Amino acid sequence: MTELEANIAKFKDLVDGAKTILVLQPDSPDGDSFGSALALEEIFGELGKNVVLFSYKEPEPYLRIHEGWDRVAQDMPKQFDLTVLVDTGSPKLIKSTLEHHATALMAKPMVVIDHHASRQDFGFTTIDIADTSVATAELIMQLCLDFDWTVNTSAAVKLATALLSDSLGLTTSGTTYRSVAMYAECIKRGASPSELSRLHREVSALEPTQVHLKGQLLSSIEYVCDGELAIAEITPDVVADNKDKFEPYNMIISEMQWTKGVKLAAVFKNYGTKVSVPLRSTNESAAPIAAKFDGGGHPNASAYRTTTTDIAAEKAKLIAAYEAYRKETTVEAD
Ligand SMILES: [Mn+2]
Repeated sequence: MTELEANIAKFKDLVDGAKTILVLQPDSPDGDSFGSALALEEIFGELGKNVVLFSYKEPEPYLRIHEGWDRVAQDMPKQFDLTVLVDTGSPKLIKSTLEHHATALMAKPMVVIDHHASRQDFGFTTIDIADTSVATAELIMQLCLDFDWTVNTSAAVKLATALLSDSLGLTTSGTTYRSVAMYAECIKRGASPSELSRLHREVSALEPTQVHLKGQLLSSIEYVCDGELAIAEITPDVVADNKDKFEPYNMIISEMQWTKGVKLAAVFKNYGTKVSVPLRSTNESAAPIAAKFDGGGHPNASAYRTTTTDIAAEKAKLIAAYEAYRKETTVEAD
């Protein structure tokens, strides 16, 4: 039995023995973590368990498409028997949760269901169920099939949405036969592809003012490194104006990534006090470049935080890192 198989067996035993299960996700939920967590609420509910959903931050508006989004609480329950943490590859992603609730969490077993290639140790004992699924939702559906757990229509819609979110509609490089097969399992249980697409269009529709902002941001893109690296900045005023409403970089980063000649797209999201840099690539440079700055993620979609708020200097560092990466990979290709 492999370690993964042993952990899967342990997970089943722990769920069987638990009365109340805490479903935890990263401090800032995303489409995959959120859909996976809400689906697990249904799946564990079908098994007769009490389920409590927690995220440190409130879900962003685009996530509030699912029935049950308002059950994801920011209060840690007093009593639970097991924690299931979804879609979390690094303790940094649950930093605030751990700062406030580490003692309660460490007193009970924690199972982590995840799919991040760049997994980091949590610094405490966890039972890890991790593979290279395109989304955590894919792995959850596979586990439900293995255990013969009921996935009702509502859970199927939530898993399908999560799967489509991380795989960008089943199009990313991590999408496999199994990703599509698990999506089909969701459709089999009543999720409708056209309805999922309509829902996605509806929640991602922009306000007229956002379309104007998108135009301004697109005009500000700089192209460097022979046009291979596209860089944009979201200035502190734009970040502040849209705080808790939406992510301006989401409107432009895919356009940047898929501009002719561009291989890496970087957006400096400048809060004024800190700067985060989401990266997208078409040559799998996003992960190694993010890693150079202590960040992480997926081969073509990663992120890091800068160490200073000097945007010009941080841009120069990124350009140097990309130039170095280009040299390294050219040497390897020779
Ligand atoms: Mn994910």
